[in-house]
Amino acid sequence: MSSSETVVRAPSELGAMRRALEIARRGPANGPNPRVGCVLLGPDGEVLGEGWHRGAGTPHAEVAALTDAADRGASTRGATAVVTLEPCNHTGRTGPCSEALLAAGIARVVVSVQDPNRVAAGGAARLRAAGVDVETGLLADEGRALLGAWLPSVERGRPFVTLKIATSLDGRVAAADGSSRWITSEVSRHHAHDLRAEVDAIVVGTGTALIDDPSLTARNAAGELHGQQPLRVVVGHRDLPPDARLHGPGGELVHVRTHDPAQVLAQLAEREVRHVLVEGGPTLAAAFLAAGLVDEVHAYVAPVLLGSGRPAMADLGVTTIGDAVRLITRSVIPLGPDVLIVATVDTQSTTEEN
Ligand code: AOF
Ligand code: ZN
Repeated sequence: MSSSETVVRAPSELGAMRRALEIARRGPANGPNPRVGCVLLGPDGEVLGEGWHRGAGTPHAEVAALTDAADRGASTRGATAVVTLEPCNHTGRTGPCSEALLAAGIARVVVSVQDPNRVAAGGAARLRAAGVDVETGLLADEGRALLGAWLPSVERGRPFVTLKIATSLDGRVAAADGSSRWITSEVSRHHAHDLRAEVDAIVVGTGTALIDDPSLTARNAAGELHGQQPLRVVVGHRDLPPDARLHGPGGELVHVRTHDPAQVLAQLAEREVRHVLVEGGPTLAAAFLAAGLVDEVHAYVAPVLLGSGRPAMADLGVTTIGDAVRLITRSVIPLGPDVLIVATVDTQSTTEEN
């Protein structure tokens, strides 16, 4: 039980947590490390310092906030640290924040989300053992939303998988002659590019790589490459021709010679990939779904009818409606003439039923 039950929380702590959540978003959405924000409050609720995490290898939010307070000449003895993620208790790329907070004389710590990362967790217990008052769970829903794909990825021990499909209204990704440029509108394609800039890796099958010759880069509306490029992953046994666009400028190219989605994710997990975007084709999409390894689907649907041509999804082994893969719609976003449906797959229940 937390000793915080005896403490009445100052109203400024709620405001400080909102601020910590806000500044955390200045950190990168992708990469191996979480977005974290921290605000240090003095005895009268005044802000002594604030900090956020700027990406793997840089100081954690707590240390950044302590540095900010020191730069401002503020004493942190007896202060409260309001932080979006439980302070870490390990030495990884940087030292343990639990010890940094203790050394700075912090008397109370208010946390939004407990750290699911077993290697780093334990900061709350360490701080309590040293006599610090620790409260967890403040604005926990917002704290989890801030962490995005990082949280489920760490909890599941594998990258979070978003499957992207862009189809006609009748679910096709190419016409009968194979032509597919362009089914969805320019607005949809720009939207999809912005998502590429937020993930750590884009995965396609060799079939798609050979047929479409994609570059798999994240580009802005002007066609220029974003500063942050995802890893480009091609899955399957066939070789790519030496003049494939994938050999051009962009993120690092990785060829995984397997048909097993679990093996692909295991390899990417080793590289600390947290968020994967599966962009097709139909065979790879079906393989990830059938393996229960899709967490979220982004379906761009254009008001176009083809009647024949390539379906978005290869055989899923579904022969009767009761076996259909059912998703939960999270949002429907109009994009010019198209709509984007964002839906999640309840992987937990899929595995239980199997
Ligand atoms: C961060 N930034 O502000 C906090 C983190 O790779 P390391 O050694 O920097 O450790 C990363 C782990 O530390 C991360 O997975 C999380 O569990 C914990 N807290 N990480 O990158 C931060 N507070
Ligand atoms: Zn830390």
